[in-house]
Amino acid sequence: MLIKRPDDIRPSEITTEGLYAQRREFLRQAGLAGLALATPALWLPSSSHASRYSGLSRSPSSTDEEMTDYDDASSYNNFYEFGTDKDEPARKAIGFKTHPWSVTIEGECGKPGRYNLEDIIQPHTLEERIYRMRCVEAWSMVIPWVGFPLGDLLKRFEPNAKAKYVEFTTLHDPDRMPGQRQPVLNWPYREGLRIDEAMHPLTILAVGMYGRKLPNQNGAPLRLVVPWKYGFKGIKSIVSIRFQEEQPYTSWNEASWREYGFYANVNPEVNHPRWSQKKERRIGDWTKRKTLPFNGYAEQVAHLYRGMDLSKEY
Ligand SMILES: Nc1nc2c(c(=O)[nH]1)N[C@H]1C(S)=C(S)[C@@H](COP(=O)(O)O)O[C@H]1N2
Ligand SMILES: [Mo]
Repeated sequence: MLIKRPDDIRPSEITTEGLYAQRREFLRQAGLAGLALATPALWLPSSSHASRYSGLSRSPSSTDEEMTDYDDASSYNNFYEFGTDKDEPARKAIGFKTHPWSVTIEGECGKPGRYNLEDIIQPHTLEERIYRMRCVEAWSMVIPWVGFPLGDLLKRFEPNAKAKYVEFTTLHDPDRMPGQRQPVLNWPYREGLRIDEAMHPLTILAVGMYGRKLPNQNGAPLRLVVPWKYGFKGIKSIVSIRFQEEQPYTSWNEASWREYGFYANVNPEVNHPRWSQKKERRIGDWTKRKTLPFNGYAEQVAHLYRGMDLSKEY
């Protein structure tokens, strides 16, 4: 069997950024010229008919930087369960059914069990959080998430003293997630956090963005958002949360441990083996910016890593 390793995929992902920008520019100009353009599905936000959340308050931890366009944030995605090209998830996740949905709570806690999504999400706790996001491939975005602190949810299940880490798992269903028919990653996608990272008030579970339900390509119905870490930590379409004593196995770390560490804190001083992490480009305008330690959230989170050598524990 020919295994398509991440090494074979990555370079093309980088070149698609330029192509993508050109294509958007082309579509804009075509639109301006008044052409009756047969818009490809990927340009139609799949959740454009989704209901809006009402009465959301904006969290004070929001950034006031300019937000990324909704169309960009919902059409340029990494979600390998729906293909490895950035434009595939928006096209291939359109019919993905996220209802009914349940999440299994496992491991070192007082209240393990299988919970319906409706029991996981408490509508009155939802708020808007505008976060800077930074992908390991050196692009960044500013996204207004709709979500709630992960820590508030975890406490409800009464983690015990052995709960040193939390593991998250994405749905595994190759019938519904066609990308899982390819051995690109060791499915299902898994990620993890240390318990103090999981309990940190900046860490949220998102159920929406831009005031609406999450588009499927962005991880519906429930995904993790950890704004001081590289994007791959933000696992999508979560079906299981497990409290455990050992550091969790994570999919990208297994695929290439030198490129994707467990901590994955945004760090301009630690290069990816194949490119520098000192700068980033903001999706939409593609301007280059300096990457900040912990993605600009150092004041809030640097203390979690005191005493650690972050060039070794990357
Ligand atoms: N299940 C799953 N979660 C995933 C991924 C994935 O392929 N599968 N890709 C990750 C990567 S590499 C990034 S950069 C972010 C992208 O999230 P976005 O589409 O909301 O920008 O999702 C992360 N979560
Ligand atoms: Mo990423």
